[in-house]
Amino acid sequence: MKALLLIDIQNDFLPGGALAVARGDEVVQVANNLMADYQLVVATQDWHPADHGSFAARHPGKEVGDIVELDGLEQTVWPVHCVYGTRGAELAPELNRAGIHHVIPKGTDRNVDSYSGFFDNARRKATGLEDLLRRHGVDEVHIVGLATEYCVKSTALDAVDLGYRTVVLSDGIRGVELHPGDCARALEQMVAAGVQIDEGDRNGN
Ligand code: VGL
Ligand code: ZN
Repeated sequence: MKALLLIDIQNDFLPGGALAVARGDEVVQVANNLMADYQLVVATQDWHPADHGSFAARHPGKEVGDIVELDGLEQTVWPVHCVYGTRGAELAPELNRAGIHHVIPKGTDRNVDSYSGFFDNARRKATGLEDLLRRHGVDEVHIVGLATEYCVKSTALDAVDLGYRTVVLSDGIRGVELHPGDCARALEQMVAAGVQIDEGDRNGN
């Protein structure tokens, strides 16, 4: 049984948002078109407290894209984004909410980020996604969403690691590209780990 994972398709990652991903809005239609093909559709939601440790504002003198140490882990710092309860944290309004069965919040602990939909970056706590997939007998996950080289990549690598057949639908992902080549390298890393990349063009269908 296969599940569709929609990674962080939230206002702050769309054009105009606090951590806008170029053409991030284009994944919404791809996601909507896919939903009907899956018995289980799960969305992750980046869901930070207002003083989250991944925010540059928490680290005087640091700018977006700089790397700091957060509770012993290297952390790239970001603009304030996806603060729970704000509009920026909401799922994209055009995303078909009725087609989503579960929403999994992540990044709720101020001292550790959570790029993966499965675990925080320190792998101390699980989000509940794995339990949910096991309960539904899922053995294959298909992934779309934002952003390619952060949350999509981390989720896909963990999925492979947990034993799921893992497919990233590449027309349904977009990246930040903080440094040129980041997205291409992320795709290579996923492939090397055993993630399958499906390049089928689902736009506008
Ligand atoms: C993400 C940076 C910070 C993502 C979340 O969804 O890829 N990236 N928080
Ligand atoms: Zn975040």
